Amino acid sequence: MNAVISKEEFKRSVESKIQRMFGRSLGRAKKSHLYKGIAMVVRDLINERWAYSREAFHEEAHREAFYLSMEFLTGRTLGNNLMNLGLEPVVREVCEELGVELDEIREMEPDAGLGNGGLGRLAACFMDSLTTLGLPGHGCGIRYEYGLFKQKIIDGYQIEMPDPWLEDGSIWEVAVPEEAEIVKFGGWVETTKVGDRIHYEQKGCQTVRAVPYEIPVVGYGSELVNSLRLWAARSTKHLDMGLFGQGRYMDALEEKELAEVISKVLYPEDNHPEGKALRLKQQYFFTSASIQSIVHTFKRRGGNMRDFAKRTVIHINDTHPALAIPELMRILLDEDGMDWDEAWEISRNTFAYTNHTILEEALEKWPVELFQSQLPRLWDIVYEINEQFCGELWERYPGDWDKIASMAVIAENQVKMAHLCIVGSFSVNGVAQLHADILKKHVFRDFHEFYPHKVIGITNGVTFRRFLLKANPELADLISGRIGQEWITDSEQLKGLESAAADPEFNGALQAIRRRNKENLAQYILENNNIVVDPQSIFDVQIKRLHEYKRQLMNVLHIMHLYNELRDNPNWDMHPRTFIFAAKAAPGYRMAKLIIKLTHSVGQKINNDPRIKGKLKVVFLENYRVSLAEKIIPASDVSEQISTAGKEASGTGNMKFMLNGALTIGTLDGANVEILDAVGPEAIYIFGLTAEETNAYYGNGHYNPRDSISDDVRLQRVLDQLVNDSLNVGSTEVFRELHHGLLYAHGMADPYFVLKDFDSYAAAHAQINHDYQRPEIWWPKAVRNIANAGRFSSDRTINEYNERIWRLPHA
Ligand code: 26Q
Repeated sequence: MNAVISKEEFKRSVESKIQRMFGRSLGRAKKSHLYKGIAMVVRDLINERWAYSREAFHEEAHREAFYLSMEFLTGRTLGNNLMNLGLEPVVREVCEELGVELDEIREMEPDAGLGNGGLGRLAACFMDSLTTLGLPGHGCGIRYEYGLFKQKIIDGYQIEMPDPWLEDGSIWEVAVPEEAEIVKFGGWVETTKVGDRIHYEQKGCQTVRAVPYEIPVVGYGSELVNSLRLWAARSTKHLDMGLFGQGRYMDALEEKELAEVISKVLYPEDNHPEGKALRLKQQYFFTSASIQSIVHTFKRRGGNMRDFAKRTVIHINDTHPALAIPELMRILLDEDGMDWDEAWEISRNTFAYTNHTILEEALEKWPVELFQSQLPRLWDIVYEINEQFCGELWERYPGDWDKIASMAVIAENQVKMAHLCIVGSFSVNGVAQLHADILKKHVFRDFHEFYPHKVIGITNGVTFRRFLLKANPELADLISGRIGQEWITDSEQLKGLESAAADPEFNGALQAIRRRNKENLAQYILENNNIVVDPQSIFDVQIKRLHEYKRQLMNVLHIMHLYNELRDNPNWDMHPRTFIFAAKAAPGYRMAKLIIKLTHSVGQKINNDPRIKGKLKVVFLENYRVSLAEKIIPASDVSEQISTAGKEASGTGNMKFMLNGALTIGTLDGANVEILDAVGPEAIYIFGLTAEETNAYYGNGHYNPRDSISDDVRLQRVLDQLVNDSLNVGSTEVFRELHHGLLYAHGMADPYFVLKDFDSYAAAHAQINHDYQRPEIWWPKAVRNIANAGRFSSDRTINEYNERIWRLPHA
């Protein structure tokens, strides 16, 4: 349902809000006051519905889902809430009367950057879809004081700056200190016998207070308001006045700081776990607080713990919240006094786990010593889980020690979190069909044999509200003008656009909208990078985390090759191209940072060379984040989805681009396979090795990258240019490591097949060049992409989770 409020009433509310909160009249309000005033009025409207939703949850005591995730990459909220509540037109007019643009007001809001990339953004899309579909599902995570670092580029190098996104306060959150929970770390377990029961108590531990902050989640046109509950770490002790009185101020502060550091900052590694004690503490901190609060609420509503799994499903977003499993066991055993088998039965029927990665090095493992010392009681429980599981394995595979060791939860002095999740959940899913196949055939092969129906595939999706309706309103209008508005919540309706592919008028309208979006992005590029780009050129875009497997390097090497061609042959009828990149590299990831530097050096060289007559431009937009993606995607012609086949679990950016009518150049990896299936081979540019082929090479060690260049002078030339200072960086050594990694690296050179796939990548690009120059070929393909994007809506994904895993009632 839309909120009904007149322009006059809304304006009056904003005026009085600004007066009461900031002691200012509208005339004296700065833009930031206007943002806050408007956001607060919107929040008040949401709060009314939130109260109703809570009542309903409380009274009906139906089944609910909890989505546990270390990351929620929400981005900005005001614009999204206005759209979902149907308030945008009213507020736009109010802004006009106040002499500002709504867009300027929206830009005042900092992004909530509480995530690294795909996994975190998926959690945010899921919250949107759950609520829009009227399903009772809540998010549980960490209220990081600092989100993902802000990226500055200085002399082509990435510099990380803190992201104090809460500095000016957040309008959307409400602290609920009344519902704080206590989380215990370290110490030891004391067992005492009470009657015929053993009583466990964690002694000598550090206690931390977890304070929840709740953010309302508003769906598109729905009554329901779900909650995102983010936990902040607080000290359980007040300042030690004894120390303070002795003048030892720093010592007095230290205890407090030590507790609060837990929710201080998001770890910036994506797909690369580091075994840091603080990371383990973060994981236990938020999972323990979440499980305790879920149980407490359940009991407060009169629930019997024996019915817990019937009324609760807890979803684990990758292994990061895996400690939720032994934590629930701890509560059932130690606090509710259940016996092991009963507790295990309930626990196993409560949890479901999603795997997001195939990269072997990204599977989380914790050293036994760290686990034991930080989480002594959970260690006991995980140890017992492992004992029982190994017992089951022994019955099934008597004597097969290798198999049992490779499947154990504890082995090689490590706790294997993925194994814990598989054993402790009733459902395990991959995030695209290819990904699920790889899990079943390779990564979790033995588990798939042992639990034949547990591993399933549910393909990711994205919210069409944020990434089309809001990010590209003109295109949304064009679509609605043709097929009506149902597509916004019934994504398969987009199929109705199929006929528009053959309609020159529709094609022309799409082209004109793209053109305006490109002009806007060109303006942004001019303001931020001081580079002039031609909106007539092909905007060819790769925006995502920087990772070797995602192969930004291959893209850059190909650009160097195009540049060589243009210089050799200035009359080549290449359609002008603008290559756009945006990517953050993990701060400690040297190769990734070097690739950012290379992109800049190549850009410097190409953008300033008059000989190529502006036909080629390279732009790196700094500080990639959700709000920047919303600006770039609607202006994109070509979507680069070029990961080494078998490495990208799904990808979700690929879906956002196709939804906006960009054509994909991509490998047969992740969800690209399903995009190909949806649009047909004519409307996508597929190239490169298949996952089976890359796998075979990894297995037999027969790949030699030097073979790939021996008969390819183009590649030889590009590789030479990396180390002969053609890029004018003043040294032949700056990019030596990249060169070495591609050709000579010990272990395996070019492990991501950049050189092997180069030729077919270049051929696919040549085809794009050909097709783009023929609008009657290009734009029908673009329309076909939009028309077939329906299955990549996160609404479809959530419906599938609900049918196959959660089984929640609709509100
Ligand atoms: C773990 C431990 C310690 C530090 C960091 C981490 C960590 C953090 C983030 C490990 C992994 C991640 C993120 C993984 C991720 O984003 N995976 C992506 O998930 C998307 C949604 O399913 C997929 O579309 C992508 O293919 C996948 O790479």
